[in-house]
Amino acid sequence: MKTGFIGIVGRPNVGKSTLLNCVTGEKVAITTDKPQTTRNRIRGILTVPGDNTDDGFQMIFIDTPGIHKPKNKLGSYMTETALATLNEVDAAVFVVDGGLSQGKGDQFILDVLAKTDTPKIALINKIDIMPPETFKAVFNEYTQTGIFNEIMGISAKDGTNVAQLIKMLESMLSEGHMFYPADMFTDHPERFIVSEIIREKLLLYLDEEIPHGVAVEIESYDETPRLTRIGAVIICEKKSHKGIIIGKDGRKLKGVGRSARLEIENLLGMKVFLQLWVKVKENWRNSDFALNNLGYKL
Ligand SMILES: Nc1nc2c(ncn2[C@@H]2O[C@H](COP(=O)(O)OP(=O)(O)OP(=O)(O)O)[C@@H](O)[C@H]2O)c(=O)[nH]1
Ligand SMILES: [Mg+2]
Repeated sequence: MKTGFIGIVGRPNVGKSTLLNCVTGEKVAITTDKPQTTRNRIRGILTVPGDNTDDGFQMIFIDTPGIHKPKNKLGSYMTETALATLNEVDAAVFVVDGGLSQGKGDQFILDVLAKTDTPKIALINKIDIMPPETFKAVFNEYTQTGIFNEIMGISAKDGTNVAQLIKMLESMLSEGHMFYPADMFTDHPERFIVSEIIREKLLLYLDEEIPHGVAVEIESYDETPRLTRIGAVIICEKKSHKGIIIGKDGRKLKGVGRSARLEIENLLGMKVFLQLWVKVKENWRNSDFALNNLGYKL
């Protein structure tokens, strides 16, 4: 069987996590229209068992935070996490939003990629909303870099060309043993996914800078045969943010709680009782102690 690790890297908001979900066929990572949604490495597993004619394969995709110029220690952690991933994978997938022109951020990543020996594929994402002439121009731009084994256009949203991508990646893997059972699509504990779902709803319900300064900590998690009781703390940076998160008559927090609960019930396949609290921890994004406690550590 062919097996291997595949790193998904790129600037924020280009569609890396959408691609991870598309290749695994499961919602492993949260996705939003706001940059810097992903903060950790998120592993998604695709196993295609062998048959009489084929040995099958297992690909472990590692979605990473968008690489950006950090403004705080959390941002540094995110960018370092993404870059460190490149040293540990068998193939790297560099995702670009074909609708955005190449910027300094891309150049920085291209320079890093050029220095790694790993096979590389450049993916021009969002072709579903891209005129053909734009695609051609972007394709030529990345061809000229001369550092990619393959360049292709995809839509992580509607799945266009994703099967071709998998085929291409399969040819880059080597023979090995299976790392995970065939039915596993991620190795993250459920409580981590739960905290991410809550954070996704906060990103969707809140505007501007506030959701970027929010973290979610699961305080209690009690499973009974019929019901899972979950208590989570939403950490924010300012007292004024706490008021906005709770909203008038607690409406905003209720909305976040309700939509998170529905999705968590779907994930766990049972009723969920979800309680949310909001706490202020000033400047936690620059506190090593807080970042460590929240699991943002290399
Ligand atoms: N039209 C279109 N939109 C897409 C496609 N892929 C992703 N998106 C949208 O782009 C936005 C960002 O997607 P994400 O998957 O969260 O992007 P990301 O690269 O993981 O972002 P960070 O985690 O912030 O680095 C979301 O609104 C997605 O729905 C695509 O192929 N076509
Ligand atoms: Mg992401």
